[in-house]
Amino acid sequence: PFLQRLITHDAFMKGEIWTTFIDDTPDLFRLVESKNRAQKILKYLGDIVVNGSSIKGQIGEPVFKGEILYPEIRSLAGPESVDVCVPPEHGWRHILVEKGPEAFAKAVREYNGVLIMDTTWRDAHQSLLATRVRTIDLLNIAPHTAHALANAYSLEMWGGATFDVAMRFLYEDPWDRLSKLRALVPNIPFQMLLRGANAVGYTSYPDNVIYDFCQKAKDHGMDIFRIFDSLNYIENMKLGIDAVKKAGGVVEAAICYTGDISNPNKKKFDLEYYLNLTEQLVNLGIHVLGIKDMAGLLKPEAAKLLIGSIRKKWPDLPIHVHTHDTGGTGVASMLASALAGADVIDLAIDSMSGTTSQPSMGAVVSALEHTDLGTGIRLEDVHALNGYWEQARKLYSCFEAGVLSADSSVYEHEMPGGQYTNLMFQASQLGLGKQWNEIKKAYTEANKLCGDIVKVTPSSKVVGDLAQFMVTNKLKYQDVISRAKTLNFPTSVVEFFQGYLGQPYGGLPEPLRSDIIRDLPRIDRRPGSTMKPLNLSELKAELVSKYGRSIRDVDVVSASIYPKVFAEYREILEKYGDVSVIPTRYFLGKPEIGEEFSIQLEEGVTLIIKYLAVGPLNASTGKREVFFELNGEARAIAVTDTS
Ligand code: 3PY
Ligand code: ZN
Repeated sequence: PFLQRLITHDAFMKGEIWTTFIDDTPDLFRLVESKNRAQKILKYLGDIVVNGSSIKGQIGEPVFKGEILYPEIRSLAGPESVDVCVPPEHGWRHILVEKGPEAFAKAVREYNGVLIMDTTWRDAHQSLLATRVRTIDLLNIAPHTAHALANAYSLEMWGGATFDVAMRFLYEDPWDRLSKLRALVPNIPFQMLLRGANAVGYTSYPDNVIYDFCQKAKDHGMDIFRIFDSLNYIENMKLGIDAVKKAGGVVEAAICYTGDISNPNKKKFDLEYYLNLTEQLVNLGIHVLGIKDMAGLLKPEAAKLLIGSIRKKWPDLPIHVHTHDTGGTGVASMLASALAGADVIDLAIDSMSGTTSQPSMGAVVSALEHTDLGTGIRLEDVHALNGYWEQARKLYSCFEAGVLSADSSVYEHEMPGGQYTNLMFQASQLGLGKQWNEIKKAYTEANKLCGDIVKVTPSSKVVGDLAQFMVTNKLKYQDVISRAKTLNFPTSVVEFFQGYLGQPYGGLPEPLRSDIIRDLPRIDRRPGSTMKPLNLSELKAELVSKYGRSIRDVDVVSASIYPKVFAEYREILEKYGDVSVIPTRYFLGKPEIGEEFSIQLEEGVTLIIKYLAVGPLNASTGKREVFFELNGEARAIAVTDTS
């Protein structure tokens, strides 16, 4: 019937050219387009049925196969539920949008209680589930979150690894995630993590790429940028700070916390070091100071000392504290930070909290309820969201790294939360599972070899790569020193010693540096300062000629930061279309025979799909037929069996 409608259509009969035809008959064009999209999605589902999921790092299928139940959020005024489809009127973003970053920062500082940032949409799943939470599962809970967390300082939802993983492993567009969530949550500021001169990547980029990235992020709905450098190298941070300022975002410059200022035996990174860094950042005109404790090393006593000292010296400076709960002191440290004068603390919804993630929101909200430091968040609302995340986490059970408990050895090895889960998972994949303790020990030694550095992406990768290299090659600390001239070190390690990440505090250790880099160039300044600007219009023209006119400016940004990942993502898009609309249960695992489910392509366009059967292997083609029913019509998809 569709073809019949097409060929009998006026425009078609008149033989008008196809482009005018599309413009003049949008309904018909949409129909063609959704047919195409449906066909591609069936291809994806067929592949899953025959060959299983191709998502890297996935073990098994989701254990949760039921229907997700959504929470009801009670109105602030009375016992009835709110209509979550209508976004709430109140929220901190209104102050930001109406009055700008300075006034926003001032209001945050003047707020009587302590505010929270919810990390569930970024760091929590980066630290627990290999960053695999998909846009659809965030969109599904976004309207409820807008109401439940209306008094939050921010929702962290982008940056760190989410940008890369979205394209590389989830086959979805990070910019779509940002703008779709923005539309559903107009009232709470969105926050992202910006790796200074490394943006959302692992290496230094030309300055113009950083400026362009920040501007586009702001334009698409990002509000607060937590800017850090993986070595606390101020020269790298200056660039990010300037780029965010020019874009009109809130500049939250973060110092990365390492060592232990409450331990007199850990001398390198002492209180003076952090106060000195703070002073340099304050002099750059930042809006908010971030304290980024990426490994969870900031014990309560250290938090009291550090935040108390900064608060005393800079009474007007808003302070935002981030931690991980790896060792188990997270809740205590966040309470100590609040008491010492922090304005904002980072927490994750209970079922996405603890261990390598952030401390539990419910625990902290409850502990501060009825005190002068209330969060303005109702415990019942945290519980409502938690009900959703308990189910959602089970959808992603196939990405759990198996971190079952706290591990206070983190105070020795100092691995960041996300890396801890990642290395633990990798260790078991490489058959090094039994040697996990060895990896942790080697990590401690590798850090010393690097000169005892701040460890966070990408510097943490250097230490992790060196540690794995040491375990695989059975090298001890002394072996690395004595054999450095001849060992074939991982590239990340060589580049770090060349100075490609920037200059670590205290310098690069000699003679190890010279032994490792031999006659390779030494970079003793900000790495980006010598890089040629990337010609973005040339890049755009290249992308348009390759992929057509659908290329947007944000695609140019993605390609400028991740050229290879972007190209691979476009290939997948070509093959399967936009798979971000497939519910996670069917994106990661095959349906039961006879199971019916729906996929909403867009507002008002829904596919009802039933999986019927899979046919035998055709020995001559190597294919199997997979049978579906699509909106009541039978469809067969031929899939090459790769097993
Ligand atoms: C990242 O850069 O990905 C981090 O989360 C650092 O903590
Ligand atoms: Zn973190």
